[in-house]
Amino acid sequence: MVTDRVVHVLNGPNLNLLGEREPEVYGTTTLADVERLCREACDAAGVGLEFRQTNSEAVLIEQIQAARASAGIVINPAGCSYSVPVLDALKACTAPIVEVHISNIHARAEAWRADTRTTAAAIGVISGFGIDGYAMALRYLLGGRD
Ligand code: CA2
Repeated sequence: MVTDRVVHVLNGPNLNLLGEREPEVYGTTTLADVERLCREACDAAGVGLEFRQTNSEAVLIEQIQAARASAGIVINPAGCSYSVPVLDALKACTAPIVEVHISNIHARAEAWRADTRTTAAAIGVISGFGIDGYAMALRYLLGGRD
């Protein structure tokens, strides 16, 4: 597909383990399933997709910088949700940002999970809808909302 519009879907630390542990919290689908649903949404909209996962905060910051002027960023920062450098990288973006969490971070036993720093750079946050949250975020970004 030849397109000048590209959306970046970025996934932070440990999300490569999706489907392998804690299925009661994160479900049984894998990150490959997430990529498939994102690709379907982007293909249908005629928009390119860069889908990434990293276990490194530094690499996540580089991926955010590479995406900064793109058509949109969907990010599940995972454990980097509490990182000032990741927040600063997101604030330097002109691309619209939607943050996604698979679990409902406001209903988790660990209250600190709701205290995400990165959400301050996002238009909005989708939390608790499992991997459907990624499709919801892309629907917003691809939907020609203006
Ligand atoms: O609910 C989410 O998507 C989270 O961003 C997931 C993060 C957690 O630190 C956030 O508070 C909420 C953890 C990602 C770890 O991913 C795993 C996936 C499967 C099994 C174990 C870890």
